[in-house]
Amino acid sequence: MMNKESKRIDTQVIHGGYDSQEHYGSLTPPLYQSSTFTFSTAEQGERRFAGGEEGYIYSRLGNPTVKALEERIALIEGAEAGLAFGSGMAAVSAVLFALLKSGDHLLCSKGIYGCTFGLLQLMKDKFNIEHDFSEMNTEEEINKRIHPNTKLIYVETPINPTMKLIDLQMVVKVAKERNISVIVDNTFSSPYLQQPILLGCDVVIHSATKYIGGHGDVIAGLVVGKSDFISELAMTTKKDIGGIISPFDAWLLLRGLKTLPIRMERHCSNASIIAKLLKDHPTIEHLYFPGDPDSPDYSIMQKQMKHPGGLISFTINGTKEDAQRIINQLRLIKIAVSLGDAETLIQHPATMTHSVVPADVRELMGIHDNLLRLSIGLEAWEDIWEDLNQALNLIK
Ligand code: LCS
Repeated sequence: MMNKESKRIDTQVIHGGYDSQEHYGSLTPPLYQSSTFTFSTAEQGERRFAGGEEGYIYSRLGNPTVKALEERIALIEGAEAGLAFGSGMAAVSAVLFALLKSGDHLLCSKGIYGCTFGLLQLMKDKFNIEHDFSEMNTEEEINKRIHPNTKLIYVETPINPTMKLIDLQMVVKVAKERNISVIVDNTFSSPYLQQPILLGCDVVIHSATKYIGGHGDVIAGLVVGKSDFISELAMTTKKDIGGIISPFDAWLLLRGLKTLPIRMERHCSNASIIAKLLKDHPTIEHLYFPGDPDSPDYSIMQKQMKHPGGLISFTINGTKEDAQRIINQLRLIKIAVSLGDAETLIQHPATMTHSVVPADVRELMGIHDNLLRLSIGLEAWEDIWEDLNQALNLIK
């Protein structure tokens, strides 16, 4: 079947996981906005529940619109199977609860999204699941932090919001020697820039709220990995904890995905131009952008990413209050968390996305009070720069 063939990603985002001939020729996947599915007989219901017959039962267990999205994301990431959730955090928590039990340990990149940090704390406090943070700069450093009960390595790359990169092939090499799973939160890259499964990672998670949706109108999460693991996830934490996506949100993501490659090209080209301009601006203290040739992560970026991405962080020569004055001065650029939307967004991680991380840990992670994070949108770069420049000039 056409949509199962291994087409290029630009084609898979449009056709993958969907055959219009199976749906009355409907060009776009139909929205099955139904909570439940009827059985023709009691015996058919029994067979479906027993797994002896394929078919839908109830939308928490599966839904045809959601299924099309799950098949599409698996094809795009080069994975065997995919599963959709009601938020990125529902996806992260479902994966961690499926793979870890009380007494286990996980090793995490030194820097993660604030709510993932909160979840690790919750798992430690309530379920005795320990974690440590690692720079993951060298094999030796990772090896040093692995315990006999370490079950998985959890990595964000680029890291939210410091934009630090982790060399995924290096992490995979260490993990495989110890029989440890590698989980990657690929949200900042999107599957268009980086495909961790193809580099040997076991599970990939997305906050689909960001680049995959791309239009600021959906909260959702996606997971891909091996078929056995995805089936287990579907029948355990997804079914029984229940953080499912609605069919309509899945439908919006199928629509958003079609333009992912062309949106990413524009996000990335805009970001590269803005990053260069920021670097030379006297208000900027330090630029955090993997596309900067002076970045220590530049070679990792070249090795594992198609482009450096659409996010830029920077510290200013000034205080937290100066950072707040700058963003209050912006007109076109919106003050908002989230990222990957058409609109350019700016936020102050220390008081917003990472405010739940204690101040001393924030400092260790490099989330300083004078750090700002920009999600570069799809507007004309000249207009983005004009707005940014006038605000930065406030405290020159
Ligand atoms: N993983 C990463 C890397 C994230 O940045 C986020 C959300 C999540 C997971 C959770 O996804 P959600 O449940 O929100 O779909 N990051 C946000 C951010 O940086 N600003 O607002 C949300």
